[in-house]
Amino acid sequence: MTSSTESPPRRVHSVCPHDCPDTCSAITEVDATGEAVAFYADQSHPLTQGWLCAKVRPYLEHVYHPDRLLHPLRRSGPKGSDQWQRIGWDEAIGEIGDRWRWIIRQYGAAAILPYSYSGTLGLVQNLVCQQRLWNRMGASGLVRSICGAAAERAVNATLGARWAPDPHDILHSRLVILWGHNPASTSPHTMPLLRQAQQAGCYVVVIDPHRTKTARSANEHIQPRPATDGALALGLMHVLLDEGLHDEGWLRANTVGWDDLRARLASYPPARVAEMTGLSEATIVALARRYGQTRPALIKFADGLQRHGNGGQTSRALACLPALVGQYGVQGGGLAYSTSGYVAWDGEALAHFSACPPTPRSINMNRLGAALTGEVDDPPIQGLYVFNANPVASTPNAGLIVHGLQRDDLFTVVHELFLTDTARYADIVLPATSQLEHADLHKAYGQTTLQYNAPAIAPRSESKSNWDVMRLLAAELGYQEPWLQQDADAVIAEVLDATRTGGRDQVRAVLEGITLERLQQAGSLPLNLPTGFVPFATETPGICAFPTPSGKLELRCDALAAERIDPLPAYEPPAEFAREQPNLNATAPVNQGLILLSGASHHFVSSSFANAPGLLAKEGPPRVEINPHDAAARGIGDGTEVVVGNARGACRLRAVVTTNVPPGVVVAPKGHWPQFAPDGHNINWTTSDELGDLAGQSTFHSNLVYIRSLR
Ligand SMILES: Nc1nc2c(c(=O)[nH]1)N[C@H]1C(S)=C(S)[C@@H](COP(=O)(O)OP(=O)(O)OC[C@H]3O[C@@H](n4cnc5c(=O)[nH]c(N)nc54)[C@H](O)[C@@H]3O)O[C@H]1N2
Ligand SMILES: Nc1nc2c(c(=O)[nH]1)N[C@H]1C(S)=C(S)[C@@H](COP(=O)(O)OP(=O)(O)OC[C@H]3O[C@@H](n4cnc5c(=O)[nH]c(N)nc54)[C@H](O)[C@@H]3O)O[C@H]1N2
Ligand code: SF4
Ligand SMILES: [Mo]
Repeated sequence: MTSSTESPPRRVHSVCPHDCPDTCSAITEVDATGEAVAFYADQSHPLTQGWLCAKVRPYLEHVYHPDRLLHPLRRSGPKGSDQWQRIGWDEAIGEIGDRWRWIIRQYGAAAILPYSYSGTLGLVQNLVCQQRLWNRMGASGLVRSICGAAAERAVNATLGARWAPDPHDILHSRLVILWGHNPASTSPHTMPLLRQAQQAGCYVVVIDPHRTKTARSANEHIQPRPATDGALALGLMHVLLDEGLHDEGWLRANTVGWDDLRARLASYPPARVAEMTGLSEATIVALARRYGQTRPALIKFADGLQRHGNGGQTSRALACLPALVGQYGVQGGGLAYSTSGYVAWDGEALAHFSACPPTPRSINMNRLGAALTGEVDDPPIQGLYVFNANPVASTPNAGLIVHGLQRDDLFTVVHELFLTDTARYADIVLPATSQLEHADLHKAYGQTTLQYNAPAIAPRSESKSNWDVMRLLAAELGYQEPWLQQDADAVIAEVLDATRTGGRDQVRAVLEGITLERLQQAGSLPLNLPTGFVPFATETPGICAFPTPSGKLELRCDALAAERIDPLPAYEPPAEFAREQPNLNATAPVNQGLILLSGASHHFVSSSFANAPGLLAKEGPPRVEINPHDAAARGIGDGTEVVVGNARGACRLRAVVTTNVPPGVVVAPKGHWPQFAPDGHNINWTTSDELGDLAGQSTFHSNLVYIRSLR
């Protein structure tokens, strides 16, 4: 018999919880002392394909990072001064309860705002924790529209559901258009499939003003001016119609509003679209012909493209485009945006709305700074509870957020793994568990498996999961409901069972036979989609079924019209670019604003991992990429320290002079921690908190900046 210390490590199924469409499947090995000793990809998962990305491969360094928060802390100096006193959990929960009871008495529960987003995407530690406690309390709601709200709404309005082909369907595509999407960084498991398709003759086009890693590997890279993609899509439709490359029969059979859209297309001839987008007429016509003549053709986009003032209408145009050529219902064709609609969790089981008071009001998360500094009153926000989020690093107009967080009358609690820039402004900091320390269930937004994450190790020191803290807070506030006290597995079983037995036929079918017990056993289970399943296809060739109000694809969407939104896809420049002309070409004056795009950095997920020494070293110092022409005009050389700013704020970055960005456009990836920068700022000191044209969308990329050399 071997002694316990020599026994082989225990293997536990883990799931990558981070905001990434791939939702990788992993194995954690735990030794006899209870320490995680290895973390690697699950070989059996169809999309993970036996490898994890550069960010998550060193996950154990994240879990055992020396800076992990291990005890509750109370502020002992002025806000933001980084002076703390260690306290116990009882004291922390008691103090939060006392302060909240006082706020509720004085102002009502609406004065308390939970703020959270995507630190983890789990059902329990994210979705349920966004809802139950706060609904019971009657706290303010949060409009969670920082990421892809406009595209989600646009795709739902057009197609009726966020259904997308399985990533492996790319192997059937003859043409793939990656539109404002950078999977080499943001959905890495797409890349081997794309390579394989390319080797079999598939032609890959990337449409992105920035020459990204993904663009460099494409067959063709098209660089429109930022935020003109809606015009480009309508221009492509114009050419398809003009040259008879559209599928009139399919449009008549499967859509509403074709006559209206056709009339609109008259305003988007290639000559005009060329002027709007900065592309040549020949490029536009050639792309339209290629799209009209190649089957199957897939358009794939994610959320980066729509973080503009006009992102909603851009997404509408993209969702309509495959209809022009009858590409929905075709394997390897159509639109790949998100698979998240295959499972729509039972709302009542998730949130227990019916047992709760109505939500008194909802505050848009992109306006956090404004909301804390006067935009929201009656009652003003007096209590802020942040979890799964780092708004000072990741939310627009961050300077204003810091201003708000410094209010003496604001009581801020931050539940975190690390002392982030946001946590630094807290009154109470609570230590959170990592994914290896708690249970959760994960559906993906870029593939079609459901996965159980088993707790692999005990919570480190005194850290607690989001849900466990909510249970303590509920008990402190005297809420007796059993749905505020179940453990995580019971929550999963409740929501899963309610979703499988209730809801729409489609959802019932995809979850048939999938129970918590089976998930715990298997780790990962595919949704029950029939072999060869293609979204929206029916038994009859050329006929698709869309779960919209009309049952058809809605080129004209009357539900949008009812909200006074243009029911047809349209192009308008974002407000920021309409107020002030961007610096669009090489001869524009230097004081005219450059358009700053701040998409994903390769080695972080938003600001997560941007405190990992290894990843930070690979990513390099915070940078801004600038075209040689714009750099020369400003006396900026490669490596020059520069200030990037506008009326909202500024930050210091290092210039990288490169033709990867066209004149007039600069790129500074998101995610760096302000506290590591010499000026204590990051790029979100410059980004706009103005809302986009649909669903309260963030508009990070509709951002005009000046750039000055610091030397
Ligand atoms: N490595 C890494 N992976 C991530 C993340 C990360 O931070 N790092 N973040 C995760 C999250 S939260 C999300 S939402 C997804 C986002 O996934 P993606 O949408 O793929 O990523 P982004 O970098 O935000 O945006 C994609 C591209 O849009 C381009 N773009 C910006 N404006 C325009 C425009 O007007 N027109 C066109 N055609 N292109 C434009 C940018 O140059 C950028 O290259 O990625 C997820 N995965
Ligand atoms: N400039 C610019 N900014 C952007 C974007 C952009 O394109 N440009 N993109 C935006 C997008 S798409 C998104 S989705 C947002 C993301 O914004 P956020 O959701 O704020 O994401 P992060 O900045 O990664 O912060 C997540 C935090 O959650 C913590 N965390 C992780 N797991 C847990 C847990 O189990 N419990 C608790 N309590 N905390 C946990 C992590 O330590 C981390 O600090 O960023 C946005 N910011
Ligand atoms: S971040 Fe994405 S690619 Fe990396 S391990 Fe997680 S799910 Fe996989
Ligand atoms: Mo996101």
